[in-house]
Amino acid sequence: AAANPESAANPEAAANPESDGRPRDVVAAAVIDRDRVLLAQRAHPAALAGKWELPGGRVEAGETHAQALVREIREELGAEVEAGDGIGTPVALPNGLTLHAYRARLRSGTPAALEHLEMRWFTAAELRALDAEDVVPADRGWIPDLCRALEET
Ligand code: 9L3
Ligand code: MG
Repeated sequence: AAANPESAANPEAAANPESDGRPRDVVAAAVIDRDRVLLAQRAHPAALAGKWELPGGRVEAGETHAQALVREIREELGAEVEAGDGIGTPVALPNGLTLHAYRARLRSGTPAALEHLEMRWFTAAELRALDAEDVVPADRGWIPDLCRALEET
């Protein structure tokens, strides 16, 4: 696992990889507005800093995925969203967590990078032009799914 930067730099994985009593799921939001999706640039860990991701984080005990998604976007972007259908295939992270992406729509507020280095709205063409190296490894495979979602609306 140390070969993968995500697990190597993740303190949660190092502390207790299998049984810390918390859910093993991470949720990520594809916030879509018209023909654009919101990506945010991670600030940490160092191995992922500066790489684009769908914002989100770990599901807490007792939360549904939708509740976790709404909370994470409130915390990370200061905006209220409504969770929608799943998008893309869930991804097994090297630290034993499973990452799930969901569509989301803005309900109120203006998203801002409160915990990220930057956030930006991307069209499908802009997503395709992104260098894969500039996207967190776990999210790279979702780019075609995101492009399809943007082009069907
Ligand atoms: N992760 C990967 N891609 C994403 C998100 C939201 C999260 N789009 C990975 C990074 C960490 C773990 O999931 O290994 C927990 O995420 P966070 O709480 O550090 O955002
Ligand atoms: Mg997060």
